[in-house]
Amino acid sequence: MYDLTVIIPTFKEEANIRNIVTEVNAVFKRTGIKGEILVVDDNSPDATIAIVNDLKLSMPNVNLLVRTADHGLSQSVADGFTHASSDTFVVIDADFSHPPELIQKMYEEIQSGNEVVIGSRYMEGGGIRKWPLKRRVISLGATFLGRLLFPDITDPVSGFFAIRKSVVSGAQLKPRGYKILLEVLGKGTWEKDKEIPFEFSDRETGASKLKIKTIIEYAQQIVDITLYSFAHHRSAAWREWTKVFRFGIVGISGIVVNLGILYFLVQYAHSEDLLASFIATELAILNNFVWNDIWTFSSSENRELSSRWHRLIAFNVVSAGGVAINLGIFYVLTRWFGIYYLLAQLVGILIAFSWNFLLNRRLTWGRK
Ligand SMILES: Nc1nc2c(ncn2[C@@H]2O[C@H](COP(=O)(O)OP(=O)(O)OP(=O)(O)O)[C@@H](O)[C@H]2O)c(=O)[nH]1
Ligand SMILES: [Mg+2]
Repeated sequence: MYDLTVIIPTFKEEANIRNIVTEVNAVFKRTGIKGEILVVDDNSPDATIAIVNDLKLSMPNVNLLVRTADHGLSQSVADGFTHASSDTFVVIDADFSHPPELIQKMYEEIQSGNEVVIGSRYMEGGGIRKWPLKRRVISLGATFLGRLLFPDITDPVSGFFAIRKSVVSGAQLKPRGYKILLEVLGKGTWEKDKEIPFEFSDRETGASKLKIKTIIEYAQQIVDITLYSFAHHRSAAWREWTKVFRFGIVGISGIVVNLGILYFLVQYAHSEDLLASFIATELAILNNFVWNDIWTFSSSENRELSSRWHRLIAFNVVSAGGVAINLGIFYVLTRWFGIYYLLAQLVGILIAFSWNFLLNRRLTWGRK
């Protein structure tokens, strides 16, 4: 009976809750969206619950879920998913960090076929106001880790997002900490996503509650999602691993091409060995490019946006960097640390592989 459920997790929000509910309802009224507001409160000791109960008297689309079994933002949002009475959910903070006007745009993006819509602070047009340096650095670190799993998403830990119910209805979420979106992306079922930029503005008062424990929990969550993806091949994180494996197989084919051509040039064409090595390497890079372009990254959205020549040049530049990294590591490990040369080369290969994959994933075949 509702088109949309706006989930507002709250803990001690007596100063904001009346305004945010009123503003969200104003958005519904202006846009004609038949929306529900679901406040999920962790049994706040202040007046939050009383205020919501008061609002309910004049706003029949407002519902309140008071949780007592445990305490936590992610758990509250997940409970909101199961108690919502529509098939589309928007999650928004109570403290006006997220602009309620964007709810309409998020809803429209869901209507037009996206399963996940994310309000992004880190894409062009987005931003963060009034954050101290320490918090920015920590947030960037968290975002970087999250982007290892979801390289096309600029803000995989945003607290402002919309999803279809189908994304999470079969997912075994293990919500904890603050990063519910990462859990949804990692364990939910979805293919099409969209990000829209917004400017995050911090609450006027109050200090950051970030503790060391939060960082450890976050690292555990990344590991947990990674392990989950190995067992659940429909998850988005598994899609990413598939690319890593394919990239690796292509890389091995490149070694075969490289050695084969080198052998041919030295044995039969009597080339000088350095020149032969250079030609063999370049042809191997070409080989790798073709297979990665038509196989590893066949579903890349960037394919429609950039020409094949652009991708080839980007791939070549990144690969040259990879070769340099490999040589540099080999030199440092053997000459400075006296490490056995085969082991040094193996370390170099692994690091160069990571470099090649991550940069090409982002620059050559990433979303524009
Ligand atoms: N249900 C529930 N809601 C919470 C909990 N912690 C925070 N919230 C709500 O989640 C939203 C975001 O929390 P904030 O405390 O603003 O978190 P933040 O933006 O990272 O930190 P601030 O700098 O304090 O704004 C707000 O609407 C809070 O009321 C919790 O443990 N349970
Ligand atoms: Mg906040």
